[in-house]
Amino acid sequence: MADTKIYFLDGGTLLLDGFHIWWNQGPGGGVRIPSYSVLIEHDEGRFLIDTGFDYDHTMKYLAFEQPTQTPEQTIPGALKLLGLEPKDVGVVFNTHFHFDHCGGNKYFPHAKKICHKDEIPQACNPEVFEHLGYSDLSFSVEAAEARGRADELTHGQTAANTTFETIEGDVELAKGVHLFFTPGHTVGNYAVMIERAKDRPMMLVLDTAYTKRSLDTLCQASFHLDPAQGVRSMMRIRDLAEKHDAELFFSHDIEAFKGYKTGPDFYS
Ligand code: 5PN
Ligand code: ZN
Ligand code: ZN
Repeated sequence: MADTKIYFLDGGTLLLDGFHIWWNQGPGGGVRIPSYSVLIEHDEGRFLIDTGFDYDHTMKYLAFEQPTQTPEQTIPGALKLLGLEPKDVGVVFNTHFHFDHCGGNKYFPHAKKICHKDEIPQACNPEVFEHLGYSDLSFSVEAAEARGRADELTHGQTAANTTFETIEGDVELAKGVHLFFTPGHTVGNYAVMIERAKDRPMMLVLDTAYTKRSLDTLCQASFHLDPAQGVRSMMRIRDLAEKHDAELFFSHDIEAFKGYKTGPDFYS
């Protein structure tokens, strides 16, 4: 039994207004946020949690977010820092399908792909205020066709190689890798807790709470489907983190991210 290793794949940054990050709280003004994916090297295989944003997509649809992404911050580039290629990843789990979490799915036609059962239907037919969040449809032929955007599938995606296995509720993805259903931010959003052999579990809050202050003050991002449900999900994550004495990691907190191990440096 090898110890599980957890790698943060730095995916670059985006610019958001403070009132988008901290809904109804602010302060306003431009704030750079990190975007990352998480690779879990586990006895049962290599699991990738989310796939970051695609630079070209972001420039086309959300140029106001002024994306920055070096070659090392693309999915193939970040894996290369670990001596890996996309084909070395067996399973991709998407916590939800906002563009900054699925932009690199196109590199994994061979992988088993997993998401919540309601996320693809929602990406196919989002609420009007969700259209920008669910703007990158390259993860799914079904979603791209439903939105009349099949012309954006440029990496050989087919119905077969973009098929997802769907889940609902809490699921143990692999031994000690727990997916906690935390809807509100999106219809099928998840947080992920990873047990470690000799250290506290890691709670990847992901978009359930963008920053430490978000979780501390139950202040979610302005991008959400159901804010009341989002608050309940944040409270649930706080309870679970306390119960398991987990170390918290936030999805879009630049100050916290500066302290995270990235590249070949890993958690175990
Ligand atoms: C980073 C970011 N920017 C815009 C949106 C949006 O409209 O829904 C989700 C989202 C983001 O995560
Ligand atoms: Zn999101
Ligand atoms: Zn996000």
